[in-house]
Amino acid sequence: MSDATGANEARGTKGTAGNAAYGRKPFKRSRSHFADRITADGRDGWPVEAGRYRLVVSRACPWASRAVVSRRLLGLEDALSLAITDPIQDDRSWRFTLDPDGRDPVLGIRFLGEAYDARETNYPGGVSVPAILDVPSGQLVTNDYQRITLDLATEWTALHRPGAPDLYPEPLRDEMDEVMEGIYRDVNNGVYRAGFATEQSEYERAYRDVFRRLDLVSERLAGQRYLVGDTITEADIRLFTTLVRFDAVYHGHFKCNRAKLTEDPVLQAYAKDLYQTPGFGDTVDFDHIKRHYYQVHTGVNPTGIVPLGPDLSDWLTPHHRDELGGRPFGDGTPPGPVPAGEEVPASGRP
Ligand SMILES: N[C@@H](CCC(=O)N[C@@H](CS)C(=O)NCC(=O)O)C(=O)O
Repeated sequence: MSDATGANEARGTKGTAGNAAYGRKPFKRSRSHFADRITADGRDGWPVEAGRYRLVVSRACPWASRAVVSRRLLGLEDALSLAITDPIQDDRSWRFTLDPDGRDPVLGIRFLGEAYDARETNYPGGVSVPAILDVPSGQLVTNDYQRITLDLATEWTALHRPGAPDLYPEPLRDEMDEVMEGIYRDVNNGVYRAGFATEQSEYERAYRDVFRRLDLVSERLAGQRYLVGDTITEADIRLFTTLVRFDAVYHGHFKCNRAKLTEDPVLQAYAKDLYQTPGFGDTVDFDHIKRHYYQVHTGVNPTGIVPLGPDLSDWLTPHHRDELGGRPFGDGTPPGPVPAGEEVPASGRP
């Protein structure tokens, strides 16, 4: 288990940190406190087992959305069930108000925090998604978002669907780790550093990091369909979950407004290609995304008004990225349809 550092990304939100925490210190993402791993050999006491665990996410959250995409691509839907929280947290953080009686139907709890409490009494940190819960005990197992998807790819293999892609191929790991590190620092987390900055200079540094890195990534993707190798990998999932939010929330709400995604032909086509790939776009709920950012971050957007734009219809137009070659699923196949009950409602789709 890693240390809790206290501060979390909820600065300026109705979440666990609250508006009082909207201080003068630079935004710093906390490390996940519960870092037990669910592994094939069960060395942390949590063996991979079909039906035992429940993945709790918000469709608004880019970190949680990584796990939702991985679960779809790997065909883990039957093995690892999914709970979707209300995109709007209250003072007790993530809650199951979208479910009948406001309770998660499998766990019977109203707040994700109840599973944190079941794991550790008086846990001092924030309640965050993604989280994987142990259904029999109702306890949180892990909220380590950086590790969860890598473990789904490498530890849950016995439960993958036939034709599942290798999302973290051994020979590409060094290159992937390097690419993902730069994208994490400057883009995935860079947009948050810009959006939650409380000093002009902090914001400007983050803004420059975001676009410097996006320019590099755009150059890289001009001649190759995917970030590393010629198939979809974890690196693409991690970039996608930020890009798909870019024009909807990061451009306006987080002030990353040098350009919109739609103004970079390479990145726009790359993101559209993934959006239209089964397992990606079918997990994205733009309604949850916009309402979460604009209504929850009251320190950033005190009126809570949610913009009507942007126009989303472009996500479904041709991208022509297939002309670059590439084999999206390598020797495997695309995932099947979204399981009944997990479809994104029309309100969240283009
Ligand atoms: N587990 C990490 C990262 C995951 C994360 O930041 N998730 C966000 C949603 S996008 C969250 O749940 N934040 C807690 C809150 O808003 O109270 C953390 O503790 O900061």
